[in-house]
Order: sequence, then structure tokens, then C-alpha cells
Amino acid sequence: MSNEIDWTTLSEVEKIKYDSNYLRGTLVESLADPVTGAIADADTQLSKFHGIYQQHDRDLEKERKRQKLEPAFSFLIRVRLPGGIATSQQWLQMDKLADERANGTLKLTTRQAFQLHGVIKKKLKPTIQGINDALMDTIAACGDVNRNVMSHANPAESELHAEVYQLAKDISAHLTPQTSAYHEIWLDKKLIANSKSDVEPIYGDRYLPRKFKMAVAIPPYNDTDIFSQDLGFIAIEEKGKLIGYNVSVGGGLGSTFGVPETYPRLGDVIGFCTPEQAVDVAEKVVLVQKDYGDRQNRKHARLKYTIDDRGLAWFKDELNKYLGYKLQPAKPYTFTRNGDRYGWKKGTDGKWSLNLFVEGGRVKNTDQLQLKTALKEVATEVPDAQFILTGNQNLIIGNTSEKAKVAAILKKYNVWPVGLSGLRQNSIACVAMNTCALAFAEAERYLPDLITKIESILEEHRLIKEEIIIRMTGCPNGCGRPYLAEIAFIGKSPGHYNLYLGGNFNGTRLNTLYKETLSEEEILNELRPIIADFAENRNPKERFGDFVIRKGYVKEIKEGKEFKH
Ligand code: SRM
Ligand code: SF4
Repeated sequence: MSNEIDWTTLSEVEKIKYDSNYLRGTLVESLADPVTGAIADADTQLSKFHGIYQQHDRDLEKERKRQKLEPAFSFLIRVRLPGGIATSQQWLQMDKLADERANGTLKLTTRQAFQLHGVIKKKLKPTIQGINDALMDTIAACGDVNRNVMSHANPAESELHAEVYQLAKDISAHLTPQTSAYHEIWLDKKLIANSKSDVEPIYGDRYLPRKFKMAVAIPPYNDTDIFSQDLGFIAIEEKGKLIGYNVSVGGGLGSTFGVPETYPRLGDVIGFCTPEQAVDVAEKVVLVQKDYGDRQNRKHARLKYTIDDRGLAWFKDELNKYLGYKLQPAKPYTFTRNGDRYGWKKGTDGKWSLNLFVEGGRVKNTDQLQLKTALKEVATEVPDAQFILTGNQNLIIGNTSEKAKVAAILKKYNVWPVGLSGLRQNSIACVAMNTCALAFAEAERYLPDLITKIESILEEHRLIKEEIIIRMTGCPNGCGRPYLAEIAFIGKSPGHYNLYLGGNFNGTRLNTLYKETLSEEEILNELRPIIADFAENRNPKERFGDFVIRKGYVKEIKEGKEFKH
């Protein structure tokens, strides 16, 4: 332990990281402890770096307490998948692990990753091994490091798409923690270090002050919500060739009710770099944040606050110093939309891809829809197909020469084609209940029903095909990126939501609080007259989010600091 660091001023997690011997902590002992289904408190912080969150079943919370039992502990495992691309073999492995070791469902996340929920402690290790057997891993899927790097969903759309995907993979590889702890603990590799002999050339022994997120996007499609990222690369092309990337910094959405110094913020475009410079730029942005980010207050520790506290000009200067060269001036670009573009598309190689809607990103079987079985059959019968997770919790069955076979299987199970409203196909709901410990209200389990009710209003006004971005989260942390939606609900208490309006259709504007703590009836009563007004008084092609601002339902927010819950 160092005597030079004044631990009393730092957040508790800083000390846990430092004392962990590069992310080992007492995880081995915690896993072996038969007395509890939990792991030691400090290990719950470290397990995140290994892609694992301790959770408990919140539906059973009261009953377990009544019976004087410890909570029904289980774990979430997040699989890192840069750009979201899995093979059909990997899909089959995840499907199997979901059945044999988790709760029988697969969750496709808003950052193009897989999640397994409900894995009990003794099944953690075999599950992680099963994931690694299929050549995937979970390290750095969570924790104070660079997380899963998002990329425009389908690399086969053009050569440029493939180059951009390669950048996501390169950055991900470059910024993966170097500690051998992951291999020792989960994969039974020989103990390489029992003192501080591991090195983390980029992160050092306390890693980053907080999580760090990156994405790449190719205009005109903002399908990775680039301005919500700590660091974004916006691909710039000339005559179909990639010439480089505009660099955007300081996005982030997490905030806390009652803590006004926390707020969602959109990234600022600070310049342009060449393709060869991009990995270096990613590293140096991370290093500036590592050195200057707040290590005292975790609620104020993201890059967005470092930038707002010290100023964008300071950040640019500092970054240029770290780089040893200046970023070039940013190039012009336009985003026309975010979200996914559904349906079949032919790639430049002549192969076919189908973007499917997966409600709430949850792959499961219900009485109404056998989605999990259908996708398993596709993966089994069409082994050349890729399974590409999009940044909007959806799935692309990608790059197959067997379009007819895929189509027949999906038709057999009524998975595709389906008639979706413009609202539903642009919906995102975070997980929330029953696994998320931070949820105040339902999201994934409730939004589909609420949408059905809003659809009736849209139907009355012949707006059922109108594309409107709608997102719901169970708390203000922002996992479903609600602050960018045209209509958003953020859980306040069970059954009650704040309603936000006025995000735009291309993900470049924050929305604004419209009404607080609404029940379902109140939500519908609030939305009904606005939708009627929209139907009657919109300008040609005007989007819902732009309309509510023009008509004064909410005032446009120009920067994160103005945001109020
Ligand atoms: Fe998130 C914490 C789920 C994307 C901001 N997020 C959590 C935890 C792990 C709760 C916890 O800490 O105990 C949630 C687990 C719920 C569960 O049972 O699965 C959780 N976040 C998710 C996922 C699964 C939502 C989904 O339905 O898809 C997404 C996983 C992405 C991935 O694959 O890595 C997910 N989380 C996001 C996003 C969106 C994004 O990154 O594009 C955000 C907003 C962007 C941002 O980071 O600013 C987000 N999650 C947070 C925060 C707030 C961070 C902050 O700066 O304040 C927390 C809480 C925290 O970190 O303290 C959080
Ligand atoms: Fe949980 Fe809140 Fe994230 Fe939803 S937004 S998954 S409730 S932390």
C-alpha cells in the first residue's frame, strides 16, 4: 500500500481497486464460500471488471425478508462483443448457457452486448468458461475501464463499414485490461502474479475514475447514439472512401434525482483525426480522463464533468499535449436518424442481412412468440449467418447467402414479417425489475403494454406508422438512453414516471421534463391532446420531438447543465 495517497479524500472504490492486486481481491475465496449466495462487499466492485454484477431477485425481496432469509442472490454476466458481432456457433452457445446456467433468456443490451441473468454463484465459473470456450469473453464488459466499443451495426454494408468495425475492434483490443487475474480466476490459468507484478500500461493500478464508453458511427445514421458516449468517432467519407473521423467528447447520460450537479450531457465535436491516428486518440482521451477525472465523488467522475469543470478549451489543449500533435478542424457531416433500419438489405458482397425488432432486447419464448426457438433454429440451420446485436437492443441476422431459408424459419414462428407501429419499432426499455438493484419502477416488463395503449391514441389520429422515438428506464441512470428520446419515461416510484418530451429523431438534442410522477392514466391523459394537436397542426414531415418544441410544450435544452428532473 502506498503512503503517498491520502485515501481519506478518495472514494471507497479507489482503495478497493488499488488493494485488489490488479482485480483479484478475494474473489477466489468469495466464490468458494458455501455459507452465502453472495460474494464479499469489496469483491462486488471488482467482479464488475470481470463482467459480473451481483444482484438479487427483487420480486422475492419482501417474502425472503419475512422468512428471515438472505436475498435470493444471483449474478448478471455481460459478454463483451465489440461492434456486437457473434457467429451462429456463438449464438448457439449463448442460447445453451441461458438455458443451462441462467434464467432461460438472453438479453441484448443497448451497447451491443449479451447479458445472462440469474446465474447463481456456483454456476459463475462454468458459465464464464462456456463463454470463453466459444471465443468470447466478459472482461471489461463493466467496471472503471473502457467498455464494449459500439459500432455501426453491419460491416458488410460497404467497405467503409468494414473499416469502421475494424476500428471498434482495434480500440477494444488496445484498451482491454492486461491483468492476468481474469484468466487465473475464471479459466484456471496458472497464477502469474501474487504481488503487484502485473502491469496495466494504460490504466495503472487504480484504473479509471469511472466507466468509460466509446462508439463509432457512420453518418447519416446515428445508430450508436454517438453524442451519449464519453468518446465518439464519426466516420467521414469522401467518394465512398474513409478519410478519417470527427472526434466527439464528453457525452454521458447518468444522473440522480435530487442531485442537480448530475445531469445528462451530449458530446462536443472537437476536431478530426485520420484513420491511423484514431486508436492513439482513444488512448490519449482515456489518459487525460485517468489523470484529471474526479476520484473523490463517483457521481461526478465521468469525463463530461471533467470537461464542464475545466472547460472544453482546456480539454482540447491537454489532449493535444498528450497526443503531441493537434487534431485537425472537424469536417462537415449530417445525421438524419438514429435507431435501426428494419428489413432485408443486400451487402456489397451480395449476401443478405435482416434487421429484426427484439422487444426490450429480450430473447425468450412466450405463449405468444417463440423467438428464442426461432433464432436457435436459424443458427442451427444457417451456420453461415452472423448474429449482429444492434445498439438499440435489436438483432441483425447478417450476411447469409441463405435468405430464403432464414425467411422461411422466421415466418414459421411469426417472427418476421410483422406489422409494427412506428412507435414500437423505435422503442427501448432498460432491464429495471426484477434484476436491477437501482430500479424505482418497471421498464422492460411494462413499456410494451403502455405502448399498446398509446398506439390506440395514434390509431385514432392515423399516426400508427409515424416513427417516434420512445424510451423508458426504471431510474435516471439512463441505460436505455431516454434523454435522447422524443417521448421518454423515467421511473420515479412503482407505477409512476416522469415524462420528458422533445428529443429529436437523429439523437442530437436532449429532451426536457414535461410532467412529474405520473400514473399510467395520467400519462395517457397528458399524451392524448398533444398527439391530437400533432396530427392536426404539424408542419409537413415535422417530427414529433420538433413539434412539441415549436408548439411550446417544452423548451429546448441547449446544454446538459440546463437539464432538470
Ligand atoms: Fe447501465 C448501471 C443495465 C447501458 C448508465 N446498468 C447499470 C446496472 C449494472 C445496475 C447496477 O449498477 O447495479 C444495470 C443492470 C441491470 C440488469 O439487471 O441488467 C444496467 N445498462 C444496463 C443495460 C443492460 C440496459 C439495457 O437494458 O440494455 C445496458 C448494458 C450496456 C452494455 O452492454 O454495456 C446499459 N447504462 C447503459 C447506458 C447506455 C449506453 O451506454 O449506451 C447508460 C447511459 C450512458 C452513460 O453511461 O452515461 C448507462 N448504468 C448507467 C449508470 C449511470 C452512470 C453514470 O454516469 O451515472 C449506472 C449506475 C452507475 O454506474 O452507478 C448503470
Ligand atoms: Fe437499472 Fe436504472 Fe439502468 Fe434501468 S436505467 S437498468 S433501472 S440502473
